Amino acid sequence: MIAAAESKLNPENAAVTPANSDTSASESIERPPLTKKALVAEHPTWCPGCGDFAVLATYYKLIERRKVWHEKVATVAGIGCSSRFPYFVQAHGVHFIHGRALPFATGVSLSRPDLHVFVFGGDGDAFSIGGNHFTHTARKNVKLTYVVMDNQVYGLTKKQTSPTSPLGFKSKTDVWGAVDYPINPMKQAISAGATFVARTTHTNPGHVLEMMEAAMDHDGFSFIECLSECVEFYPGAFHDSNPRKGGRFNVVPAEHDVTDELAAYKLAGEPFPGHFGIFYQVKRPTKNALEAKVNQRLQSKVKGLSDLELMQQTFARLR
Ligand SMILES: Cc1ncc(C[n+]2csc(CCOP(=O)(O)OP(=O)(O)O)c2C)c(N)n1
Ligand code: SF4
Ligand SMILES: [Mg+2]
Repeated sequence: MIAAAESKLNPENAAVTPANSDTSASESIERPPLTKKALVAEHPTWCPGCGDFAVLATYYKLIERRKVWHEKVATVAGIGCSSRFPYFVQAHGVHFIHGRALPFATGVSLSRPDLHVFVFGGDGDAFSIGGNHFTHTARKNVKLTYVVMDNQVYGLTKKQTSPTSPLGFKSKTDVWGAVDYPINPMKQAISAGATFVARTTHTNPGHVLEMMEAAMDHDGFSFIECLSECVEFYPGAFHDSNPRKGGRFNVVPAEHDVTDELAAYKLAGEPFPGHFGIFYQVKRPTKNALEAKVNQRLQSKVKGLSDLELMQQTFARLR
């Protein structure tokens, strides 16, 4: 999974300027641009036809297109079918604890500002066990991109009701049909304080790429809800949003003001299939920038001390 070594030097290729060429000396060395072949790790173990394939293919395309080096991207996930994502990407990646992908990714983002941090996962991972972390990562405006592959069911554990399953959904945990009102991920993201909130669907990979590019360029917590069909345990869930299945794919109206929170909330409240695109985007200082300032201030007071010495001093004061 961790394969910086894969990006071997090839003298036949012309030098390219990496998208994030800000740190190590190795980056001044000529390197070939990444290809999809270099990014593919294990063959995905998903069921044939699973919506998650389209999201993965789009991610390869994004990294290739933006010329991000293997070692400059971190792919983090929790647990679930969708969360197997990092295994399939030849770059730094972590398959972490169920629901805890965001706290882990927060640490990566804060300590390594030179990395592009992406988190992938499912609706259960994001909104059940990880619900609390979702709220807090959003409000803290941590610089990372979170793509929730929402299939409205627990896929990995073979069909339990998820927080986004619709009322009446029959599953192993609701054999007579779900009675609990589902959460609305878009409303939740907006109200929690996310500064970039977008919606897309696996049936339109071009649109997924557009949303991922915009999210990657956003300086802050960018959240994308990507409908991703579980063909095994909830087939046909999103047909109404797929023109190839007689549904409608409507993009966010051009006149929509993405900085208008109320307008975004109204879009989020539309009945399915609703609209697709960026619902909300505003600028707010990131936790990364605010913490960096605090650190700089402290460092200027203790010139000459290493990070370790500084930490030891701080702990000594707490005794
Ligand atoms: C602490 C803990 N609780 C429960 C589980 C079992 N479990 C694994 S994945 C999962 C839900 C997966 O659903 P989702 O996040 O929607 O991902 P999907 O498989 O649908 O992509 C559950 C409950 C676990 N692995 N760890
Ligand atoms: S069980 Fe569903 S979510 Fe999991 S790989 Fe199969 S189709 Fe995809
Ligand atoms: Mg799911």
